[in-house]
Amino acid sequence: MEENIRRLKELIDGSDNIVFFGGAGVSTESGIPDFRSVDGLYNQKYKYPPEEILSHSFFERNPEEYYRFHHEKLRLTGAKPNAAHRKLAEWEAQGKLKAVITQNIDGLHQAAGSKNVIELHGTLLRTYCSRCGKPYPFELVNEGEGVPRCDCGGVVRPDIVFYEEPLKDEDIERAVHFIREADVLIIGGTSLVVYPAAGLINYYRGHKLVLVNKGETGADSYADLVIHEKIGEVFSQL
Ligand code: CNA
Repeated sequence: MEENIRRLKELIDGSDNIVFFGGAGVSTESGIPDFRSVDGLYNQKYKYPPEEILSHSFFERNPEEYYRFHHEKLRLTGAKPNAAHRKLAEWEAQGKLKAVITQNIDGLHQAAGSKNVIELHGTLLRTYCSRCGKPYPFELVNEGEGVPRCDCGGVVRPDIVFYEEPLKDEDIERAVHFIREADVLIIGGTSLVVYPAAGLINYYRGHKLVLVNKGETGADSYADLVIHEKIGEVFSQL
């Protein structure tokens, strides 16, 4: 571990073009469960598999069941950024880090002070009517009960990307730009199995690919530095 931290520190110290690509594992140390760890959402039992509940067609078909799951599992309850979020914001403020590209929907990177955050899967912090597009305060969805409705009768939804929905072109283009131009690419807290997001790392052209993830991933074999530890614990030592 110590040798890996030393190597990572050397890469960070020597670069002013770091890009971070992350996922749910970045927020587990803030108390938000991920999907695929043993205590993650996919290993808990529901009437329907989470992939199905979090799909566009399910939301349209069964908003009551969707919102039962949302209120139980996706509600934001005051989680705070951890050492990983804070360190990334610090590097950006120092001019060393160019972008945080995240699959997370919890807003914790911005809460830590990061400015250039590309939220590939949207955010729970914005909501709008799925019929007429009218925006609503986040509290309506986060703190309410049952299915939140718009004045027009449509169902209000969080501005997250459901399964079956495309990512925004603009987000993909910006993510590809930053990854392609990156000197150091750090991938952290992601199982790299959700596409197309996971495929974006293939645009990296450098030789300083760092992976900080508790479990193994498909990118371990070609990363230049692999650290199988908790990302908050690792980043707090940098
Ligand atoms: P995932 O598939 O659940 O994978 C998480 C990965 O992180 C696993 O490989 C774990 O081993 C690893 N991990 C867990 N804790 C840590 C830690 N402390 N340090 C380092 N590694 C850790 O999640 P992905 O992000 O890869 O999958 C993409 C989905 C999950 C996206 O669509 C997200 O929107 C969705 N998600 C987001 C949140 C959130 O916003 N916080 C929470 C749960 C799921």
